[in-house]
Formats: sequence, C-alpha cells, structure tokens
Amino acid sequence: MKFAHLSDIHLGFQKNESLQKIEQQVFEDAMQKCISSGVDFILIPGDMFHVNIPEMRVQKYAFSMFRRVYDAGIPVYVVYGSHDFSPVANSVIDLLAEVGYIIKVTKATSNEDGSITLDFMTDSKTGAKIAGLSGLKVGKDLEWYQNLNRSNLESESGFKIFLFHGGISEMKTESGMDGDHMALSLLPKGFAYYAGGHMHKFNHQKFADYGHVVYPGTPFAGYHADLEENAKGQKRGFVLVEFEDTVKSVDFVELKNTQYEIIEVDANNRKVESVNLELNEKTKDIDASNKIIIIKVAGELTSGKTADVNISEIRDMLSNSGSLAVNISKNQLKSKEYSITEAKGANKDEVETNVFAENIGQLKFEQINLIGESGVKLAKKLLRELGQEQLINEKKNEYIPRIRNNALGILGVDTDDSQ
Ligand SMILES: [Mn+2]
Repeated sequence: MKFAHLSDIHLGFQKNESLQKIEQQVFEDAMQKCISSGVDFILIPGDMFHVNIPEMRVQKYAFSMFRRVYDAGIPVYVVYGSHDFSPVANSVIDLLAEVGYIIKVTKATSNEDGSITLDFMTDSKTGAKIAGLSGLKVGKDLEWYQNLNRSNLESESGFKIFLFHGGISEMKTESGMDGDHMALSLLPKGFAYYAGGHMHKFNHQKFADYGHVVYPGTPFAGYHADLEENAKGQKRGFVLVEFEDTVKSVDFVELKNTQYEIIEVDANNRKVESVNLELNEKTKDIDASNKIIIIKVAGELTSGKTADVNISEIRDMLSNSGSLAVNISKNQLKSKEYSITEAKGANKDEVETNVFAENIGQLKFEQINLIGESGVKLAKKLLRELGQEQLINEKKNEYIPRIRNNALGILGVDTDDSQ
C-alpha cells in the first residue's frame, strides 16, 4: 500500500503569467505521478492555496485537477494551512470538500472543560487511521495543541497518520523562512507517520515516539524566497510512502519546474555607478531565455540613491532576451548618502510631515518648490494623491491615467493625454 504526501502548493501565488503556467504544470505533474504510481490516497496538510478564496482561474484549475484524481478513485485528505485557513469555512477548500473531491480531516469537538477531542477517520481501502489539526493564524495553534485530549489518539491501535500544519522546533532549518515553531512533544505520540506542512523545504526525520516526521516542502514556490532557493539548487517535489502495518519506505519524488539564473551584486562601500556597471556586465553575460532570473543587490552604497540602481533597464534587457520572469530583491540595499531618517508624530499625518521635514534637507535641487517647507507640502500632496484607491466601477485603464494626470498636475508638469 502507498500514499503520497504534498504540501504548501500555494496555488495562485504566482502573479506572472509564465510562472502561473509553471505553478500549474508542477501540480499537474504531481497529480499525474500520484495516479500513475497507483497511490491509495493523497495527504495535503495545508497551504494548498495561497489565499482562502483565490481568483476564479485558480479555482477552475484546481477543480479540474481534483476531479481527475477523484475519477481515479484516490481520496485526498487535507487540513487547512495558515494561508488557506478561514475561521468560518469560507475557503475554496470547503467547496472542494462539499462536492466530495477532497476530505477535510479535522474532526474536533470542544469539551466543556476547554479540552479538544479529535476523532480519527479510517481510509476504507487501506484501513489507515487518519487524524489531524489545521494550521491557524500564527499564535493560535499552540493553544489548540495544549488543550488537545491525547489519550484517545495515543491509545488507538492500527496504522495511524497525523496531519498538521506548523513548524517543529526540533526540525528548524537555518533559512529562517519557517516562522513560528512548536515543540514536537505537543503532537500526540505513537503515530506511524506525521504528515507536516508549513516548512517549505523537504525534511524527513525520525524521533523516539514519533516515527517519521516529514515535510515534503513546496513543490514549486509559495514565497519569493523559494524561487531564490530554487535558483540555488533546492530540489522540489513530494513524498511517496510505502506501508503495511508500519512505514516501509519514504521517498522524495523530484518535480522539475524550470531553469534559473541568479545575479548577485555586493553594493557595499561602492558608488551607484559602479554597481550599475557590474549589473549590466553580469546581465549581458547570461543566457536568460526561458529562465527565471533572480537579481539580488545588497549592501550600503557610499553615494547615490538606492533608487538609482538601474533595475528597469536590466529588467528590459532580460525580458528582451526572453526571460520568463525577473525577480528583484533590493530590500537589503541601503545608501550612506541618502538614507531616510525615521520621525515620530501623534498621528499618521504628523508622522508623514515629520519624515518629509526630517529628510528633505538631503535633496539638492534648484527648483525652490521642491525643497524646504514648500517641498514638504508638495510631497504630502503627492503622497495623498498616489494613495488614492481605485473607485468602485472604475476600470484600471481609467484609474491609472487619472492618478498619473493628477500627480503630474500637482507637480506642475504638463500632461498630454494624446500619447
Ligand atoms: Mn506555506
């Protein structure tokens, strides 16, 4: 007998069309491999979707995939993750469960004394007994586990699987992307297999009283940092488990996604011109076609603004040479010459005024209205304008020119709608 274990698929995470295709292709591969290798059931402990109600495109795709698995007679057991969790069962997961394509595992009862009792469900084909708890929003999980009635879970006989969504302290990795953790001892003891979700890298460990504790990791990406790990060679996939009355084998099944190039530039103690030069050189040197390009610029510039690092030119160069997507990380880039000093205030308006007033002295312009007190006023007007939201019923191609023209108007720049 065998089952598959996937997690953190984050369907709907990708915003770029090429990457959406990869996201779907990877998931389709996984489902196809599950069907062709004849698994008895599939486990998905959370973050199947990136948000609880993804756009219709994603829902439609998910339904077609789960329909395929359903038609192949393979039950899919799930718990919510931290991303697709909804406290009032308002998740696309609940739709999939309602039509019977997937089965929600958590059968929890709150008792009068505040404790929580969990019931098993039995997979009819294999007799495996499955229990699990959803991942909630950060911090809430711990309470549930602390109040969990463990005696019935631990004394149950048979081949037992526990589904959970959350980090385990004993399995922490150095990456720091895995957030909150709880002690392994909070999980009920004596299960043959602990199917984990939440940590995005494959991790399989054995502990006394805790059989196999396994995270398959994301099959593609659920955070931008995952793409960077992919570029650095992180293997992605899912887990295939053979079992009888105990676990016989746990195998990682790799899923290919796409090719990557990573361009890293250390900007520390350099002028912005020299950083731009290196970026240009490195970009010219790579073959970008059909690849995801990760660009990382980090460090503290001695001169120039961080905004002067010429990202848009690099982006154009790369998309002209056929890259699938360009992922730029500048959040560790600073500048000695121009750094924004924080300022306090009693309310949002005051904080904004003070931040502008505190920092405007760094600017050297000849135009009087851009500096000093009038500069602060102008900046505030501009900020207010740029912060305007799209109106109800306003189309994007109406909204963008409206904001742009108003902003240019505030700056006193002539606008020409004809172009
Ligand atoms: Mn996740």
